[in-house]
Amino acid sequence: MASKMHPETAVIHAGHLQEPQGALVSPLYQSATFVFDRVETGSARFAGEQDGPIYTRLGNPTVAEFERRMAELEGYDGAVAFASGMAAVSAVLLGLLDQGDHLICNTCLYGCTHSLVSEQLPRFGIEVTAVDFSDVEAIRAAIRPNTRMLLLETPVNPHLAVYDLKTVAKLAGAHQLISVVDNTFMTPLLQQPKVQGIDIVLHSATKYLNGHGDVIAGVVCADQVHLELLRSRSLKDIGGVLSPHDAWLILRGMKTLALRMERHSASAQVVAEFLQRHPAVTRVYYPGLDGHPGKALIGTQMRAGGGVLALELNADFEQAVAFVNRLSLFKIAVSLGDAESLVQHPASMTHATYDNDDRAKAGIADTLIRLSIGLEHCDDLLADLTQGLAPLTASLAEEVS
Ligand code: 4LM
Repeated sequence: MASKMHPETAVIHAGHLQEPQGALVSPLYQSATFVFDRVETGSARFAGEQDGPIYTRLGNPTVAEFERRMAELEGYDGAVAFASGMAAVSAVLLGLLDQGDHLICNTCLYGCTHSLVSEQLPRFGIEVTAVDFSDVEAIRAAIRPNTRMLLLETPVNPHLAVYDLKTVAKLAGAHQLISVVDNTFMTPLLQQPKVQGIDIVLHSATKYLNGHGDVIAGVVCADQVHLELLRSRSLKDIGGVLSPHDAWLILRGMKTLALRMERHSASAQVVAEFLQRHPAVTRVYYPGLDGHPGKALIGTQMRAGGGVLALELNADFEQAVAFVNRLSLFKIAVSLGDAESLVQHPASMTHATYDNDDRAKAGIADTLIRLSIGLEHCDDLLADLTQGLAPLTASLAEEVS
């Protein structure tokens, strides 16, 4: 195709190569290894003198189609798929940082990314400073001669803070730092950090990219120089490779990504506005709401607010737990980006890896509840939330009278 495809088209066609039988859908290359016609062919492939598959940990045609699709969507030279989102995060950190290097990350990150940077990286002699990325001067002040990388999510898991990527990219550029954005909550349909100047984008493909709650996967999109290091150090030698079957499922799921992101975002906006008006709710965290600092970036950095929101209730901890237990359409489960709406308690689940001090610094309230808005009819979601909140509404009304 001569001209660049729109993202809605690229999620279906980008990276597709027509196979000789004429199958519309790419076949699944469910094979661990690939046969060489002669020794010289195998040797040439190992030496990088001839293209072609060798062994699935080093590359697989089905996985490669997913990688090409992601590279085109995010606008980078290429992509490398991994067995999970955490494998993608650790691939970037362990593959590109050396002993003695210094990483600056946001105070709030997905719980396991937080434990990776705060507990695992120091074991390998990598220093880490966590700062609030809404304060550019704080990031600048944390830069040392050995600082190599800036790492953030935007919007942040679980409280949806949003950061200005252009500012982060500019700071990184001025100090020769590698800027890395976890784009899981947005997907390239809603946000392309490369456009803002970010060096590397990664995803938990478990979430919206696959979208059907049946795969664990990750992917890193980058330019050539970083890709080569990620392939040789993180994929070949550490080995957290994506299964071809899972790549095939993600390719299938991605065909509806544009439609799904539109619906997730539209419904989340309606749910957020409903909760904001509700007397039993004290605070709603959603970038699409007036008054959220991230709202100003919708239309420039982000196309919409996405499908995740968080809330706090006018209630004590036990009442908040009882509210979650009363929901029926919202399933109590971690993860996000599925067709099913999900609800979870970050302080005891996704962000239980934080100690109390770090969780307070990260701005994660103990009573925070996170919702992942699925693809159900919005009225059914509002009805479920209404019945879940009803006892709280009633007791608040009693207190007033
Ligand atoms: C969750 N999240 O929040 P794998 N980056 C971000 C994430 O939200 C996650 C990962 C990476 C949740 C999982 C239980 C922003 C995960 C890690 O789970 O390794 O694919 O992704 O509910």
